[in-house]
Amino acid sequence: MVKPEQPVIPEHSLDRDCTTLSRHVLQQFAGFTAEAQDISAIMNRIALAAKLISRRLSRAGLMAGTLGFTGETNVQGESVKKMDVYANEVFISVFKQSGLICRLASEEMDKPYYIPENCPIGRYTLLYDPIDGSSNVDINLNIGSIFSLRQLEGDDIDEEARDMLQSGDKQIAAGYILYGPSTVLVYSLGSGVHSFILDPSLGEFILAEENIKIPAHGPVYSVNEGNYWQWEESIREYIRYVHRHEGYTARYSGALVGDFHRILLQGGVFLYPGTVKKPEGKLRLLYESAPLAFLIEQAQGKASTGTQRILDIVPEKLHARTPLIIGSREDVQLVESFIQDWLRRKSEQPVTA
Ligand code: AHM
Ligand code: MG
Repeated sequence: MVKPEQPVIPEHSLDRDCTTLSRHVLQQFAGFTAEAQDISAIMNRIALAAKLISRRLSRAGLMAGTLGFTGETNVQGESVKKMDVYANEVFISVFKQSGLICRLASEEMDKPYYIPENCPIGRYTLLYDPIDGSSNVDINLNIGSIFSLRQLEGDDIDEEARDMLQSGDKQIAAGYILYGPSTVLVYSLGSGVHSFILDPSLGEFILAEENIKIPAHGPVYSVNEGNYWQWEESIREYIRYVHRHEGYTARYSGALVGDFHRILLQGGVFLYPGTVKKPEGKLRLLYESAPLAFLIEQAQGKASTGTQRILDIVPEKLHARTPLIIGSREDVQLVESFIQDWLRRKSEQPVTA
């Protein structure tokens, strides 16, 4: 049989392959199962939230009621910004009528938000930090949103949210959105880490890099050195080590998502250790540390408190905090070795009466 003549497709008609986020999510499932459809729809809603937040941020300095504080204090004891409130509500509104989620828990809310009974209720829980790096909002620097998806366990919704207090290994998806010069979405469903860039003219997140792998070692150490005298001696010893050795450079933006993104792509280590007064540090396990730990392990990196794998921690409360050391495997291990060495020396010291 003579084949019909094929139309000539000009080369380079597209800048790139143009894999959209929704196509990419579906490609990760074996078939068009109910789970594949749910997760794809959830990722589409997260992308919608990201576009709404990104659009507002791009005009924030021009719109009334966008920058600055609300005057309220959140459950973390931190002053709330208007963008925190807006972004928190965006996530709720994109999921409220979706039938995909049963509840949302956020850094900004004292208790989880349960989808009302008159709305369709799904079988997943979304945990999120709506605006990470809030101190950067008013000065037009990079900020982010972080999300983590878990499956509801059991039939009943536990009002105390005890069933959410499980280890990070229970996450079925995690990711973040970085609002920088472009808006970037990075996610994992447990099979690799993938990044997408928002093309504002299309309104679509387009695949930028698939199966990102973090270098085993990198030059960057990212930490707020203003806390130097608040830390335990082990962290001070590590910092003195990098000061004395060639090949290290410091980078710290005040927004975890941005600092993490640099390290994911170029290698290095981000640290937010505990202090003598606050040994649990600042960052929240469920909304910040666990989702990023899920991503870094998928990228062959490491995330630790210094003595424990982040994804093994079972929190005692929703807003639990944890020290975070995250990044390239060798760099995280180096920090851990300083902590473990110091703990050993401390345990060997004679107890004084
Ligand atoms: P936030 O989510 O309330 O903005 O707090 C988390 C942020 C991180 O993005 C960042 O790494 C850290 O807090 C900065 O804290 P500090 O100003 O103490 O260095
Ligand atoms: Mg945060």
